[in-house]
Amino acid sequence: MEATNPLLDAAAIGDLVLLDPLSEDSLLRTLRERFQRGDIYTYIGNVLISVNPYQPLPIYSPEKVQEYHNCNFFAVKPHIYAIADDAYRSLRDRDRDQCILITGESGAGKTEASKLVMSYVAAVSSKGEEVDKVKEQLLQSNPVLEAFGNAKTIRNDNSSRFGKYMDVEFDFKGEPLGGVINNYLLEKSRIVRHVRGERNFHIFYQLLAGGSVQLLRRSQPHSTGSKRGSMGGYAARVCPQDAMRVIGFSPTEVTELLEVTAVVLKLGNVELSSSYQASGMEACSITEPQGRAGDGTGGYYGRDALAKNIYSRLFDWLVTRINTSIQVKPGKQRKVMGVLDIYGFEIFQDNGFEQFIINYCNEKLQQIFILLTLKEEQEEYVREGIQWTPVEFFDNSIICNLIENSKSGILAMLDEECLRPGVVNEDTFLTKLNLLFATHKHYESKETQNARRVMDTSLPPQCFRIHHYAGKVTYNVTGFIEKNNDLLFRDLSQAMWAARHPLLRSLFPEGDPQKASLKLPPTAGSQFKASVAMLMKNLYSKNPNYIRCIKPNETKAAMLFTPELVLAQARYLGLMENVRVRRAGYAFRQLYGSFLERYKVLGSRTWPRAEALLEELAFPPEELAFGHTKIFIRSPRTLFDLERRRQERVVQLVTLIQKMIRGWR
Ligand code: AOV
Ligand code: MG
Repeated sequence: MEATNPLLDAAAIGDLVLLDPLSEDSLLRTLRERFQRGDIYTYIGNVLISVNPYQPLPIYSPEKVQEYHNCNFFAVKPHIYAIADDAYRSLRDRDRDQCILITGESGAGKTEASKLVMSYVAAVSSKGEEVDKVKEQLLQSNPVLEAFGNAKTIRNDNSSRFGKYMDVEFDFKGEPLGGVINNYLLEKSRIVRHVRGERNFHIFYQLLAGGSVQLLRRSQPHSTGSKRGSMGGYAARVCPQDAMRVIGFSPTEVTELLEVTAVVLKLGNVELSSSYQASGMEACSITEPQGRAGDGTGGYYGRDALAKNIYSRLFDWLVTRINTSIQVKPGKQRKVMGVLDIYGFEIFQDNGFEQFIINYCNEKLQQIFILLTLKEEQEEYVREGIQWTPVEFFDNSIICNLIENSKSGILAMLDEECLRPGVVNEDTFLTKLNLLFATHKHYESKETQNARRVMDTSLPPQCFRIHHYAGKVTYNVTGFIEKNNDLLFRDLSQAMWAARHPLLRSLFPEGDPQKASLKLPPTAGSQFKASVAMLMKNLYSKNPNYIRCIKPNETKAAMLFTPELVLAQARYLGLMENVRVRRAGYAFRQLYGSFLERYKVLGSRTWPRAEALLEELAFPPEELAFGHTKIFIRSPRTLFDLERRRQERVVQLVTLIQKMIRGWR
């Protein structure tokens, strides 16, 4: 029996929808108090907030899996397993495709969360030789992709440098059949340079620590000092080769993959000397490993572009190869659970093209979040036969449009500049934006500020600023054109295609002189826009489940909670808005059965119905709605009232029972 009213104790509020009053202050206090007593999970309705504990917690044991398996969502503590269980059951029993969207900044715990979801589903779905093999393949795709796509950064020792969306497909019984992985925007610049204190992709160190002697000899860098691509003392933790074997890679495939990786490693380390010949690329075909030649900037540019290109194409190949193994044969009827682990909103001191693209993606995710949340609310009301009143919310389509409008959006303008013949540079791009968006509410630059007579010394001239839903971000246009163009000299593609290495040449099909087309490849921006559009379409067709990850401190310290840092993230993640949207209609809803189980003590009848019970308690009718299967309560206050009365009643009953017992003695 509870000693205190759980709803009067801030830390006991497992759902922020019930916060009263709702303010940033109370939201922060609740998260903090919960975190400090080890409750890292909190809900906003069916959205899960997860605060990274930075230490192993005993809450992921097989016993915990059992506890949450087929649990009553409201009867157990908030947990990622409860979300996973709810999604899985809804998929299996109600035939609704699910997606699990995991967002948050670097180091907040997204990738760990996605693994927890996957392993939970693997644990509770049925077993058997065939199914277990599929599960193992799906789970082993992680270490492989992490080896090639993750790196140690200042923020996270195992930071994913790519976005990932994985559809896991199930049959009608809920047994996993296979899946499909989509990857987004690998940070390929890391191949040629990274910040001091960070590292290159894990695979290079694994290759050096445990790669075959043969490969090592071929790829040994000339020196292992602090040069770019430096490979100092990183011991391999997992063996991606084993994982690849489980997935179904042939020994030849593994060898070729590692050989091409070695080529990149070598390119990242070769010394540049005086004579550069674009056609002298034999050095890169690993049959003749020797230091490549190059002259100053042209050589660096060509070499860097090549190294980045090979690696990012290799990564795409890897994803395609994994997909070949895990794909489900066509024709099978299937249900889908998608898991999205993607970079969160970024505001750095200096923000460039990458941040612009990443924040655009987050703007779109926010848009779909609002659309889906409202859609879901609406659908639930219709399903339950309840009057639907539209909810007011901030519509961020104006910002999405500013970026992606196909005629006049920032990305379209950038493409236009990239394709324009003659001298193109970022100045003309910026001038164009300033002209187009002179009066746009979400756009700012030095020039528009001057025109609007805004005094602001914080905005440098080569920058523009966008007022995102999550806050204002200043982007420096330097590098936008080059990164968007992402061109590789044609002779480099041809040299790669001419290489005697089957995998390497297959990565550069456009290098085939027979097939050489003069058409420019799509720009990085337009490719990203297209894949984001596909992703949105995919997500929109599914029932969403959200996991919002929060990083509680900058030092990866266990159980340390820095309020300012959490507040900033709560804002980027739009948590307040989330609570508001969620309780604009009915703050609380529960199946009649569970509701009665908790509150029947308040009624005078032995077998009350919810309607009769609430009538007896005389709550204002506008506070309640009775759906086909659920009871809806409009404001948290009514629920508190209910909870308080229940508490009093429980105390009364206990006293009564104690009296009786004393009487018997
Ligand atoms: P991220 O995916 O959100 O960052 P990760 O999932 O890699 O972040 O988490 C970073 C680190 O935090 C992990 O390596 C763990 O040490 C720790 N951690 C995260 N979640 C938990 C948990 N539930 N329990 C214990 N420790 C945890 V990035 O990929 O950098 O955006 O780009
Ligand atoms: Mg990650």
